[in-house]
Amino acid sequence: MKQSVKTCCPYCGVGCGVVANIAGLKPDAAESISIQGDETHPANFGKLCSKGSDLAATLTPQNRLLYPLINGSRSSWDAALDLVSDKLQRTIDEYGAESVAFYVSGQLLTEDYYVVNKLVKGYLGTANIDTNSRLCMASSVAGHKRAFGSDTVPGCYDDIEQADLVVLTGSNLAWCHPILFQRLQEAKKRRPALKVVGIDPRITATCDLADLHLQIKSGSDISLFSGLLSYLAEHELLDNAYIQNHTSGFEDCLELASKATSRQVSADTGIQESQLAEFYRLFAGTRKVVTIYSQGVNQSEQGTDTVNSIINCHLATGRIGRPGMGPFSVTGQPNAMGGREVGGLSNMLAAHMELAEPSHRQLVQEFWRSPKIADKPGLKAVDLFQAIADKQIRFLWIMATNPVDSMPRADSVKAALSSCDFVVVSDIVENNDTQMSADVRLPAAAWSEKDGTVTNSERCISRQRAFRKPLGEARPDWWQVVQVARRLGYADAFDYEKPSAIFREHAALSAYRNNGRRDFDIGYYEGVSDKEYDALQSFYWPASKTSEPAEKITVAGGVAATESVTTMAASTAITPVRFFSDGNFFTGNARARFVAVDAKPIQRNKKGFPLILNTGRIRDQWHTMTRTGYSSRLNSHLAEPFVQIHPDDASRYGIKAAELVQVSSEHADVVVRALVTEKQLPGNVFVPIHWSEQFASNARVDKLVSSITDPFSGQPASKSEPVSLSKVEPSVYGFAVSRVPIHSNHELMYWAVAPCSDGWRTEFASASGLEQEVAYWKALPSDVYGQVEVAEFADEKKGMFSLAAFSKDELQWAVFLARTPVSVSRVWASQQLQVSHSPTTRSVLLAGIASAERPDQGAIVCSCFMVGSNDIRLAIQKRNCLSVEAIGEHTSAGTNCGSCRSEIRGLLKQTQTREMVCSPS
Ligand SMILES: Nc1nc2c(c(=O)[nH]1)N[C@H]1C(S)=C(S)[C@@H](COP(=O)(O)OP(=O)(O)OC[C@H]3O[C@@H](n4cnc5c(=O)[nH]c(N)nc54)[C@H](O)[C@@H]3O)O[C@H]1N2
Ligand SMILES: Nc1nc2c(c(=O)[nH]1)N[C@H]1C(S)=C(S)[C@@H](COP(=O)(O)OP(=O)(O)OC[C@H]3O[C@@H](n4cnc5c(=O)[nH]c(N)nc54)[C@H](O)[C@@H]3O)O[C@H]1N2
Ligand code: SF4
Ligand SMILES: [Mo]
Repeated sequence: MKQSVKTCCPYCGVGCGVVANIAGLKPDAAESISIQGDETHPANFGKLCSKGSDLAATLTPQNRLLYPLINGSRSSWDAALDLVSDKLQRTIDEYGAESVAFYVSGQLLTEDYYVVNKLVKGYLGTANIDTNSRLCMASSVAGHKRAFGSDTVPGCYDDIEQADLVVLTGSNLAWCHPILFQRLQEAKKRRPALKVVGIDPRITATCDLADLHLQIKSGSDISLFSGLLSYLAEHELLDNAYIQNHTSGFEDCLELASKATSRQVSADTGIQESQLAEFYRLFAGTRKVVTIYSQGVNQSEQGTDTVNSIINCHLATGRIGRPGMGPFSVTGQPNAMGGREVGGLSNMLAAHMELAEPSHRQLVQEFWRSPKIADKPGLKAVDLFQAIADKQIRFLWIMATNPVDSMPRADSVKAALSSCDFVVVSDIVENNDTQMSADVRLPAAAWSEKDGTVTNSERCISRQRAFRKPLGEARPDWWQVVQVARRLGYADAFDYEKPSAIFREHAALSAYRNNGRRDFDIGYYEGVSDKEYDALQSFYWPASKTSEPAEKITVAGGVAATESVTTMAASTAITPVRFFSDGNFFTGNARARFVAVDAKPIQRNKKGFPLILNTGRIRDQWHTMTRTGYSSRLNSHLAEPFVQIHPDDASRYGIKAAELVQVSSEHADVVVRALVTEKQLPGNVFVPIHWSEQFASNARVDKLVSSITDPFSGQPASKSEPVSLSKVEPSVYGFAVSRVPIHSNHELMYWAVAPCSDGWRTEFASASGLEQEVAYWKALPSDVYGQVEVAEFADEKKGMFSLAAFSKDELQWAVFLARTPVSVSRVWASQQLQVSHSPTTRSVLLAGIASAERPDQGAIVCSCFMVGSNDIRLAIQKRNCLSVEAIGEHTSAGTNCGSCRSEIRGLLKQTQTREMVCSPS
């Protein structure tokens, strides 16, 4: 029996459709499930990136939280929920409603998000509920509202393909929105006239597609876009009719922007005037322009102004709301948009209404028939955690986010949580850095087990469908909230039995007394039956009650793709909808607002911390690695935390490639591997956000980041912390592969661990001498590491000492030690756990040299087909493969998810790339 269930990917905001194929007799077992892209989904048309393709690997019970825990001990659901409601009520009784808070996430489903927001704002009567979207999209929300009067994303993915110029600023689309990047890449291939401009202080995989890359100084985007606006005005390239008929505030805006002369912009951004002119000419001379932006824009103390400086240029040229044009904030989390729709931010109300607006408060309260409604905006994330530290907040419920890793001043957040009277954490995993501070831990149903809807970056709402039973006693987040609400005495208002009932209410509220006054309206769906909800086809909002029936959809969209179902969507449009095509906005006078912004670049000088720390993402990890960190495939690309340093800075600090570096800010320090690269601007370093205490000894980068926020959005400036570097000088560097993790009982200066097939790979460094280190390994207890025969080898010339432990012909562990960074191929060494060992291969293994029979693939580039950099070089040099396609044909690299294609192109460009210790790139 084979069943196919349509759902969507739980990672990024592209929102790809996924088909889960369930085969075999044990439908709930991970082995029975395979994942493929949904060819009928309008976001991805069947494609998935490396993370989406690997979803089946996340279905294991490994690290799952299976039962409720009270103070670390297993409890029943009833006991845990009784305790949570009791503490919540008592805290409110004793200290008032403002003493409780909720911190939730753009990774909740809309239905989860709706009920928690309703409980807090409508029944507890406080707005102290904020979300990790504060760290993510808050500046875009604030920028949209200032310009459009509403938090509206005007365009859709089609626009990106239809544009003649795509400007990407502060976005590493190739790694963070891979399928959207591929759509852009293919559009450019079909139509080479489509130009791409990348604006980023780093050279990223995204820049690979760019015709022009502006490697601007961090924090200088406003100057760049103000310069563009004044260039457009100077060269009389404005759309005066549009400005006149559909906007307000242009004069003031231009006056301020005029300060950004070409010379000034060049000084601010570090970009030569000729290159600036090239960008400005391109923008000015191309009608169909889409400007995509993400965290390089949002996560700044000028985030909101930067958003508006971009929107200003689009308004001034009337390039909005029409095919192939518009500003486009691409969202990060799978349901960042759904969270905004239900009003998850502490200053918002449900259905895109404003908490500060009395008529909206009245409307929502009336609709909810709630006893009270919060009457002032609640605390924003950074202030909320400060209020916990200050004991103003005494009860906190965290859902689907890991603030001890992801909030600025992460160590202070950790301390605040441990000092808080009562902390509840709902999560799917047993072990993350936030769980450690919880009094009560509630096991949440994970992707594959939960039902609901999510909205992607282009306002497309899709069903996430359960296709197996929750593991252990895990329960969906909405259910947890509903159970607590009922215990507090709100049974009538929280009588939902299924997510479908919540969805109906959410849809009805969006339409309630709307009449086109509010952008968010999905009233068409307020009457869906449970069956229709189960079969719901993806659709775009707005979808009001009076939506015209449009195109017939012939694809089956139901729970089982094999079964033909009549869906709601069979009578609504699946074609994306664009806002503002009539030039009307939600501002009251219907005019869009220009926002006058000051072009002064950010200066974050701190004595003793001369470098700027930029932080962000890598291709194959998702945030704090609670899921992707356990996949050997996703760890084959970059298996260790690192800092990218320009060669000039590296030599200034005496740091050589692959050495260990301490990166320090005024708050804390981390220790990571040096990746010396010209892709970095001098004076700037980059550290990824992903590594938690489960995977590395000291790499939680948000410990370093200050809690400086944007004044309008409250979003932290996560990409511009002043830091300094110092070289870490261990006595011994080591690399180990082992069947069980080896770092936990060992006194080490540094470790970073990653799963590989059949075991673990560990990078480490120790302060003790080589002899002690060798002695430690020889004395490893056999009860933990197996009855083994240990072989050893000293390579005087290389200065390397290796030991390997075998039981019969099976390798249990191998460790390579040296006084300088160990230069053994990581991939090759990890593969030694999978093969059997004769006396000859044992000595080859100890020598750390690949042989003809067991060659070294080099660092993995294509994680789908596990193709290494050496395989690709071989294909180029020996097989004369001179294009990405030819390499793909020969090695399969890049032919599945395509996320690695830009790296393959990089290898092609420089076949002689130096192999780094941790990876290419
Ligand atoms: N693989 C992967 N994909 C993801 C995620 C993930 O964890 N892993 N997370 C998802 C989420 S929640 C989000 S929000 C998105 C984020 O997606 P992105 O915003 O694309 O990702 P980041 O790596 O945070 O930052 C983007 C770029 O901003 C650049 N930047 C830094 N400072 C500046 C500046 O001053 N000006 C300009 N113009 N650029 C600057 C950085 O160098 C970086 O390359 O990714 C989503 N997709
Ligand atoms: N320095 C710096 N800091 C950053 C950023 C940056 O670029 N630089 N980016 C910021 C951004 S944009 C974001 S979005 C945040 C992300 O930061 P976080 O939200 O803290 O990161 P995640 O690892 O995604 O945390 C999600 C948690 O939810 C759990 N989970 C998964 N599914 C479910 C579920 O269905 N229910 C429940 N209850 N739990 C679930 C996961 O196991 C995990 O513990 O980080 C922010 N922090
Ligand atoms: S691009 Fe990748 S991570 Fe994002 S939704 Fe699609 S498959 Fe998932
Ligand atoms: Mo995000």
